[in-house]
Amino acid sequence: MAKRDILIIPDTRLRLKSEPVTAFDAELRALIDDMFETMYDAPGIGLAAIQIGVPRRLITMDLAKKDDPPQPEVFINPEITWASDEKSTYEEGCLSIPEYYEEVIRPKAVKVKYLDRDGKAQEVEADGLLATCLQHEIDHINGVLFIDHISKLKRDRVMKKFKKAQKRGETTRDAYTEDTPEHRIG
Ligand code: GNR
Ligand code: NI
Repeated sequence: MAKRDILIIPDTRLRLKSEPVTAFDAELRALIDDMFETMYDAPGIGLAAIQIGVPRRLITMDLAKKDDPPQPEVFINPEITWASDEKSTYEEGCLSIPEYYEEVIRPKAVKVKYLDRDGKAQEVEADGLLATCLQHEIDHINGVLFIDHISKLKRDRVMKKFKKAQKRGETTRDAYTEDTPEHRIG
């Protein structure tokens, strides 16, 4: 097991469309282990493989509340098969856009079909945090970020901040995890 570096914007790899997983082998299991280690360490509630630079349609997630037992979930080649007309608003964040949070409007409920870690077909009907998180992660594997769902003014402001940080050499999430107020976006 190994913790991997989490890519941050404006890394262009975050804009790639990831390719389907085809082999359910030891290499996939090792990648899943690394994703959980990286996600729990961050900490985050979800992670798409492209966030560690692997362009595969693979998501890890754990929505268990703090102090409850862990609930690690894996979604492979996920597809949204239905989305409600009803919307909901949730304040989202992203490990690839450290310390920035904004409200995003998305369908309130979705059905998602996917393969589990054994390659077995599954389908889940989700609402609440699971629906939000599944849509956020499925966006990642299509090269879409939550800031694509907010106003252009806000998105441009965030991108500018992170482009400047990149010029200073801050190219991984680790540069942001120390408490450095000058990185904060006001
Ligand atoms: O840890 C995360 N929290 C979160 C909060 C609200 C909506 C979505 C998320 S996902 C995020 C981890 C992440 O960036 N996954 O891609
Ligand atoms: Ni994210």
